Amino acid sequence: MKITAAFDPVTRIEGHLNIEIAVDTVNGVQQVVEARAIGGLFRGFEKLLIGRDPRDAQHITERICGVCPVAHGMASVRALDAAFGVTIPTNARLLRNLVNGSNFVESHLLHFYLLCLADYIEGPAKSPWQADWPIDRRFTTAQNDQLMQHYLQALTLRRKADQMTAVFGGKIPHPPTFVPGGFTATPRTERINEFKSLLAEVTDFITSCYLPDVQLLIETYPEYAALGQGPGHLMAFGAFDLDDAGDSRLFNGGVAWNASSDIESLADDAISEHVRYAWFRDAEPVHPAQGRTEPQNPKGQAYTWLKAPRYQNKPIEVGPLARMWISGRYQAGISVLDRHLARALEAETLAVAMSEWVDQLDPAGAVYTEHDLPQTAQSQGLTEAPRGALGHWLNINEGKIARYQVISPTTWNVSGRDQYGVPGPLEQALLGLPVENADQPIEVMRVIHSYDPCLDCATHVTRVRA
Ligand code: NFE
Repeated sequence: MKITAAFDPVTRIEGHLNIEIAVDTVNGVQQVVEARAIGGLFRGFEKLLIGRDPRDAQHITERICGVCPVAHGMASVRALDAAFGVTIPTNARLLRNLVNGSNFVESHLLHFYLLCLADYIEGPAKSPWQADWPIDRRFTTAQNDQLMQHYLQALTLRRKADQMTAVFGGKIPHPPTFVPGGFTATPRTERINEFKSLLAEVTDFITSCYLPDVQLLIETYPEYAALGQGPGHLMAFGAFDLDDAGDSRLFNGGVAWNASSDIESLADDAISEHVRYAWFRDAEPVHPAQGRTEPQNPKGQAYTWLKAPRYQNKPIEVGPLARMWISGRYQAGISVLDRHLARALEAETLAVAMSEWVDQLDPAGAVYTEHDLPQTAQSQGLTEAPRGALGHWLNINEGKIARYQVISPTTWNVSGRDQYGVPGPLEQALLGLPVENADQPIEVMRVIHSYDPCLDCATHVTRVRA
């Protein structure tokens, strides 16, 4: 591929992602004709879990990322609960939901205001606003000033959302309170009151600033409702249990093909990981429960440290839009703007749900169920992280972790080509994207940011690139 532009690294995301594009004129329109998403770091977490006590898993896997540690803790304890055959008390279910929900809201505020908005508004002539491409800025001075004010307010509201996480979670990042069998903190009345007061402030910001600001973006940049679609398939594992048996969830699991409103139920055995174009030892696509993490760099045509997860061997988008779609809450379209709106609406949905969950806590109730540890077990923890479907797969042998595999949402969205050479979702979303100025392709940044990638979750450690 003859590279026209390389974003190395992409700025205002978590972790390190490189994007290479080729731009050409097709039918009179200058556009992206090739795209490669490159995760430049190797994540070795799976390897360092082997041989450890299974009860270490949630504390270690939370360290995969400082942005979504709660979701990794949740995926891990769900896998451990299943392996240990334990049902957690109602209080523990609610506390886990509240800590996870707060982290989602914090992450969505972080994404819209601090990571994405700078693609559209004019900031002061200092970091992080410069060096920037000051092109295609359409807001009036008054609108721009107000969005800047909200940007600054979002710094405070993000902190308050983090405080919500810490009220029950103990600290953020990496709350230590998630354990198999339940939760280690109790819902004391003063904690409940503190959580409610913070939630009221955060909810007010979501309804009075975040949602109207996304609407303003939609009105001002309307063509982005038709840009950045990607493969058009959506998947969610589902999350936020509404009952102790796990039969009902705030966000359902499922699959929507070709932006259809018909939702298929999720068949988790249809997941496979492809490594032909990734720096891992070649193997046929396998289910993550059989997956291996054996780095090989350099390797033939490989260009990324992200494996390519596929569902029924097809690339599929995960994230807030997929969750809202599959739960029937938002099915307007798949595009840059739909991702932003679905994410903001999801923040509101979660704020309302958290106000109900916090009222269901019983300050005198149990938070933990005693259980025994098995010598052998195989299980999975499927849930949702702020950026989409998150899965942990676990094997225990002789009381120790024998195998552990993680597929994080960014690995789904930002994966490279699969066994069949089919590009990943973000790569597809970039293909055909009109680019006004190939030296300052701001359109590409807008599409990348709409997915809210986190390469910390998807890759790790250091790398040698061929
Ligand atoms: Ni590092 Fe994460 C989320 C997970 S994204 S932020 O959300 O898992 O791959």
